[in-house]
Amino acid sequence: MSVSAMAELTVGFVQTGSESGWRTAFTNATKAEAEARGYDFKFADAQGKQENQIKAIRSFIVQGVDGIVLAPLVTTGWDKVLKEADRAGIPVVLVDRGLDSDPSLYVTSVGSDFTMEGAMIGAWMAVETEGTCDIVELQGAVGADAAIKRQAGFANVIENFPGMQIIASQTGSWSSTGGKEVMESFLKSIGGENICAVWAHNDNMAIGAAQAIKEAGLQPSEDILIASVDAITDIFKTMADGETNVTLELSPYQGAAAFDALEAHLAGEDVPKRITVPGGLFYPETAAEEYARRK
Ligand code: GYE
Repeated sequence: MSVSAMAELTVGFVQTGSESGWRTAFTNATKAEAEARGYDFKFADAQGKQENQIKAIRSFIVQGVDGIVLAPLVTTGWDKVLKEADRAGIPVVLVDRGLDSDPSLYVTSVGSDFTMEGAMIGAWMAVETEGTCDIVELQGAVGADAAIKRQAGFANVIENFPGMQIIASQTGSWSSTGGKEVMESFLKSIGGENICAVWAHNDNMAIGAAQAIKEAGLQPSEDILIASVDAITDIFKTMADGETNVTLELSPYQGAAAFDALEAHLAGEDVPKRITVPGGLFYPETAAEEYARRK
């Protein structure tokens, strides 16, 4: 079916909330993509609560939308409402994060390879520290696909280096405030001199950790290395200021792939169950240029 024939498509987008800089960029890019396609686009901000996402899905079912795009906050608790959408004949496309339901209940899962993201940061850290580093980890939200898989990917790599271990790990709930508070507690309980590096599951928590390290009288990125994922605009300023070491890009432009999959499904075409979006590692050397380009 051509895109022009899709102009009358009514699509419901169930977003997690606005917990991070990346989330805001992803929301804005997805809304722009829907507008460019002429969709009747309905947006639901779940404000970080799964029950709000489930309510939004049920509301879109009642409204009889042509398709639902869902960024699931957590991986569990979806079977019942996905079966309701299935019975109503309304296709669901997962974007950004995945979930643990029967794949027959959704068209496809669009997103980055979170396990590889964790592994890439682990590899960077192993090279940077020559395989010897006591690491503290700032996890994303508990139960989130991205946090589960980034943690696993990172652990899979560093377990190959006897001199590398995670000495503390706690969720900072994706936010700068959360990252700062958890880092402050690590600095207090472990001592900054005993921490080699921070592995933050996203840039917002990395920025918070850098602030905590500075307030403790230490130089972030030098006394304590900091690595994270997302490549949000603000992390490039922090890197250019010499306060974090690397970030891994997570594309916010996943809406187009999700909408393409929905349109293909509605046109009766086969859609793969998994559509992976790429990412890349950024270093301080290009941070000022990247910041100027994005701000
Ligand atoms: O890294 C974080 C957001 O689901 C991969 O969610 C996404 C993560 C992203 O809150 O900033």
